[in-house]
Amino acid sequence: QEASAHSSSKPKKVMVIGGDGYCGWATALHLSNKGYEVAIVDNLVRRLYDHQLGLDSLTPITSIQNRVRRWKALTGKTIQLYVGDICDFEFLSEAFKSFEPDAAVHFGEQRSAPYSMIDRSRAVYTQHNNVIGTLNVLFAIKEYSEECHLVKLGTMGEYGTPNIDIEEGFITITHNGRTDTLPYPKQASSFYHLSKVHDSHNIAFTCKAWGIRATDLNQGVVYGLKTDETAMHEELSNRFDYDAVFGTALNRFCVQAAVGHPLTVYGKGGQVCEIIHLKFVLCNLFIIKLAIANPAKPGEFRVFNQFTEQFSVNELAKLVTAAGAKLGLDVQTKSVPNPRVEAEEHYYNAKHTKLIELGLVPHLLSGLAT
Ligand code: NAD
Ligand code: USQ
Repeated sequence: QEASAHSSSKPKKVMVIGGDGYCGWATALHLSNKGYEVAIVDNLVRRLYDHQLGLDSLTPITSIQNRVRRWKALTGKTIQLYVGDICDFEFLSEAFKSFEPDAAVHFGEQRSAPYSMIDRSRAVYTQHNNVIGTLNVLFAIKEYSEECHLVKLGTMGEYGTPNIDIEEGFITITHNGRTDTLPYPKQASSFYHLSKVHDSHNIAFTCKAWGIRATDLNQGVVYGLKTDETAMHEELSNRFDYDAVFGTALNRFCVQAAVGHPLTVYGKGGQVCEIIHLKFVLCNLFIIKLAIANPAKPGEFRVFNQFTEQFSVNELAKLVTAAGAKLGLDVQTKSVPNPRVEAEEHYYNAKHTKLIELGLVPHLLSGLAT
């Protein structure tokens, strides 16, 4: 069952940082629909990357102002809007002081691994934007909203591909006869993924040093488009990226299948992705709701691995081929030289039991495709 948005007399206030993006927009609407008071903080830079690189969302998206107006017209619910850069501490401070969030869900980062690897300036931008932005959020919580629970989007890619099972955030190790539970080793494979590692360290440190309450959601690759709320009107439509920089594997494969382009499996295709549907990102807001209604203790740093299934890239291509056949499409797959430096065949077994313990019962892609 979901925790209530109204566990005390007034609705809980949730700041959705990065609320104009793919996960953030769907999340902001879902929380608003469930009775939370929502504010979006976003500098709209994701739209700028598209202009700079000549890319676009497959689905047309209207301005954030129109999106929020349409939501109000349809539901009567207000989503507050703070347009600005979280790397600008003055702006962020004003947003925190004026909205006074009970929880901040932080999606507001440059999230593409390929983008972060284009050149020096994009690598520096990505790490500056992500690390300083998150540091500012931590300082804003410390200065203005000490009780505010931080729910931070991390990534499964922080762990890399070790030849042992991946635990949820921590691993118990016995070394020279002594035992301790320590942060799980991180071996990220892009400047983007590394920025998330740096974020996790800063968050863990501030939990210890200042008593911040935080939950790090190490999320797998997200797929899908519609949610109950974004489907309500074309002006609420979410973005859908299918290009080589921002398009994620399964979303890309679906578009390639639909237009008759061969599925672009990079290299041997044995690389494993953990995936999760956009709806379950929201469903996992039920974790966020628990986190809001029942926040971590001061100083607690919780880590969840947030995904529902894991497949190799080859297996994903097979699933899309089978689903395409059902629609009468003859889907071809092509192995293209891998533009990334990554293991193309490796052991992979990542735990994600904390989600299941919290009651998540996902609809599985494997089930849908059969
Ligand atoms: P997105 O790029 O669609 O959205 C990110 C939003 O953050 C954009 O609207 C952007 O304008 C905003 N933003 C970026 N820097 C900002 C700044 N300095 N100040 C204010 N706003 C800023 O990304 P997404 O796919 O929605 O991903 C959201 C989060 O979830 C990211 O942190 C990402 O790392 C994580 N995540 C995404 C996926 C996925 O497959 N999409 C998977 C795992 C984790
Ligand atoms: N891949 C292909 N063909 C393609 C595109 C990708 O084979 O056309 C392969 C890549 O080589 C990679 C895998 O698919 O091995 C996943 O790539 P991706 O682009 O779908 O996902 P990734 O770069 O890992 O990044 C995405 C999001 C990022 C998030 C991450 C979660 O962009 O924000 O952090 O998924 S995770 O993968 O768990 O780290």
